[in-house]
Amino acid sequence: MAYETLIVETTDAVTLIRLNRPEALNALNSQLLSELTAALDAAEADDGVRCLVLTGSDRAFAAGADIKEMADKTYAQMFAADFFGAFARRMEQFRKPVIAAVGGYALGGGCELAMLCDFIIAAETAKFGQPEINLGVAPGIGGTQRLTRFVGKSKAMDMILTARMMDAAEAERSGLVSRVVAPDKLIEEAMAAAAKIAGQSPLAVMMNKELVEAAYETTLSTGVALERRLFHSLFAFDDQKEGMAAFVEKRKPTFKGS
Ligand code: CO8
Repeated sequence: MAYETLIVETTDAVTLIRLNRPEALNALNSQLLSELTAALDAAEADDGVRCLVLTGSDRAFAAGADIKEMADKTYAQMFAADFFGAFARRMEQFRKPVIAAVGGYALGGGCELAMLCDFIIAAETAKFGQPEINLGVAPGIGGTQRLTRFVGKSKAMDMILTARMMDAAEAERSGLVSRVVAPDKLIEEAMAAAAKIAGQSPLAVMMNKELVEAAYETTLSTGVALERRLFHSLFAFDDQKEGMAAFVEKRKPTFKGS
């Protein structure tokens, strides 16, 4: 499919999606979000795709929701359209792993989009923020909830109420990002992580992803019980037999996703 606001390439089971609205620092407008939803649908349906990397440009991952598109909307329009609701749910329900590779600005909806991914690798140039308060609004794609879970109440309040940005070093220190790399190594590092994931059993990858997500949604005892059940269920797959046989035979496993 041809996209106007994205560049999408698949290489060796990894789909790289690059947000591509340079004139607006990749601000998330309706067209971009519907194209991103279509790209996610296509990647989910393609058995050849095992992992995704979502990135922007050197200057901006995404500078937020498109303020120019939103400025004149009424409450009735926002409510009736469930503005951004469908997209947020699509990301939340996506079953394959998505790595955010963030360079430059990840602000407002851009920071929220990065947090909707499974983990974030940041370039040293990355800047994260939820500056919606400057516009007289609030984060609307999960920022108040997810940022607080990532960095804790004090830093989340500080960022959301003062609109200050967090640089990459602080974001790593605070647990918002998993690693920080040189800007010219960002895509290489994210693609290498994605390739590593793509080489694992896709069934085990999906279950591991579901389990980590469950840690946010459930109590510890419910999460641990779910983990034990899913751990047991992994023994129903050929990939478990292959993974353990390969270890015993001192060779590399070949996972088939069965
Ligand atoms: N929306 C639309 N256009 C934008 C946006 C944006 N979020 N950000 C930047 N642009 C445009 C600018 O208007 C400018 O366009 P033009 O050249 O036509 O004037 C171009 O991108 C370049 O931007 P700047 O000239 O401003 O570049 P600077 O380097 O001077 O500044 C900044 C970069 C600091 C990133 C600055 O552009 C900025 O502050 N941008 C806005 C950041 C922001 O406030 N983001 C939050 C938006 S609101 C939001 O995300 C809410 C999400 C929840 C919605 C959910 C609904 C349920």
